[in-house]
Amino acid sequence: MAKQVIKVPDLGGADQVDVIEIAVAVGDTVAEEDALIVVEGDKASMDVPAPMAGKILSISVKEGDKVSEGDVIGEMETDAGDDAGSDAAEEPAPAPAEESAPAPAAEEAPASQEAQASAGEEKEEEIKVPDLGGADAVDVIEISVSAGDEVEEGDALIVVEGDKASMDVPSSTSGTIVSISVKEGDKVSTGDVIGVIKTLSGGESGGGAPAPAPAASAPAPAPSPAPVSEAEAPQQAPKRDPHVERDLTPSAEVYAGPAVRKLARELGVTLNKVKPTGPRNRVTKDDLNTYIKEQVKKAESGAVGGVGGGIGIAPMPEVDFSQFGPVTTEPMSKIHKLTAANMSRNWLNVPHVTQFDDADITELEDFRKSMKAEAEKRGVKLTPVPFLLKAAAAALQEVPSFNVSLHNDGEHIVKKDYVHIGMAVDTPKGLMVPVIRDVDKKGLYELAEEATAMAIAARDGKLKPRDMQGACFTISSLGAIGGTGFTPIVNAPEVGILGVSKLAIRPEWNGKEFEPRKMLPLALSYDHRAVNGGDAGRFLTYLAGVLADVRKLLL
Ligand code: CAO
Repeated sequence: MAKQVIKVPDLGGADQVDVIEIAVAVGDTVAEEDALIVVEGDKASMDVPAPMAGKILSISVKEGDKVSEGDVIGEMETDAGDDAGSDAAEEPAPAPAEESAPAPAAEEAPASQEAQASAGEEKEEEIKVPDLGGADAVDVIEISVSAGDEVEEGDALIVVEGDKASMDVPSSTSGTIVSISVKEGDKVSTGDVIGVIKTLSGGESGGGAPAPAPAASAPAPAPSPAPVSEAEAPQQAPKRDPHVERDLTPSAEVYAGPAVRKLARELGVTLNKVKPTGPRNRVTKDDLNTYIKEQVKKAESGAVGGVGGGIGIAPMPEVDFSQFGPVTTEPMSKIHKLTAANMSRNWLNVPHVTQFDDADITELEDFRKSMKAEAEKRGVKLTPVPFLLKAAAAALQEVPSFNVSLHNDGEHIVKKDYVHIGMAVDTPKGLMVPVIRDVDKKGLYELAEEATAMAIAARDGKLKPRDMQGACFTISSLGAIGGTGFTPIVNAPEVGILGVSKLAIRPEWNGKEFEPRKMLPLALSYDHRAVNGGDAGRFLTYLAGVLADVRKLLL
């Protein structure tokens, strides 16, 4: 057994290429030529293959690192006595590049051909496949341009793929594509003509030199690791084992050429979200464009980002109301805009159920009226609200499944050992919900005083952010305004809200006769993810019972 340092092989002159995938883990047994990591330069991606068979002892790079030829990327243990790996194993740490590096195309690139056209003259040239590092019959997997396209030197024309790497075939010159004579699925070798480009030679700085024949030039600009490993025999080209397929992609499922991957990275697109339509499920530039168009459309329609994660809601039509009569357009207040956003969020995220009941508050009203004079002496206005606060606090303690919030991880429930209740206040600037803390620990006068103070502060715009935070439950009392019932929207992350409508005197059967009773309509909306119907029924029944007999608050 011998330890072998694994180094980055000759990258064809390229420097500082990105590590885009780690294909092995410590302890893995690999065969000679198995991909260890995948690197990517501007124009090509390639596997860094194992220099010999053995076991991975360490990998010292991670995805996102930059590496250059000769950099150590890990260590492996090799069987020094093994015939297959003996050459390399005898040397403790030979640079793998010397053993198995793909042939560097750049080194073989001869100087460009001599000028054939005078300055300013248009000239048609054949586009040829550049040196493929000895590989033969590689697959054309993508055609990146079409006739009539203007291209710059270095722009990808086609993408080819061998067993171990895919690469762009870049244009060696600027010009207009006259024709492309290959199609996806064709096989090409070094020197094959893939099309014709029209170039304009000359200009002050160009020196009149036409583009070099692509086949003779390096796949400039660097970095351009040779696309296909030297070890790849031509007859092996069509053979693809799953291991190699995985190595060619940034993630296990995605196939894409370097130019597409680079573009995806620049645009922040996760490639495995893009539906591939290319051969062998390859993601093409068109696929990327289609995906981005779809996302933009969804974002514009409001179906993504902020309203619950892409539920495909059709956009609201834009209407010019002035065609129907005179109109004035005014800016919405900050509170109004915030309320609108929160209402949409809560309405769309929370599966609501609303349950109704009437509380017989005849006795409560008698009691309240009997206390009114005394309350006034204390400078307090005793409305039904403090009673509602107290009854809701009691119900939250009786049915604690209402005093919770759903954890964001979707796997936990947060139970609260405090009872803070929000009270919706109608203000000229919009709806505000100040929070009254520790309602369970406070008396009716104290609650009446605090509710009045909070309502005044809300209407005067004097509430502080903290005054509106931390509620476990909300009460929205529209009784003084009117209405027989409404379905309030849960103020998430709370899981319940009580809507109170206008008290009505109704005939109720007492077992012997109908008698007039003061009935208070209640509506309890709740988040059905957190609370089940049984608990909601118990909560509202208990709450209505407390309002019907306030002596229960003493128990
Ligand atoms: N039925 C009949 N009368 C009612 C009642 C009810 N359900 N609730 C209160 N009243 C009476 C009060 O007793 C009071 O009468 P008296 O002066 O004769 O006692 C009168 O209506 C006015 O009450 P109020 O509004 O001054 O005080 P309140 O404690 O009832 O309400 C507050 C305080 C802040 C809740 C209320 O002013 C308010 O802003 N409510 C609107 C809440 C809201 O907008 N909710 C909607 C949210 S979702 O869009």
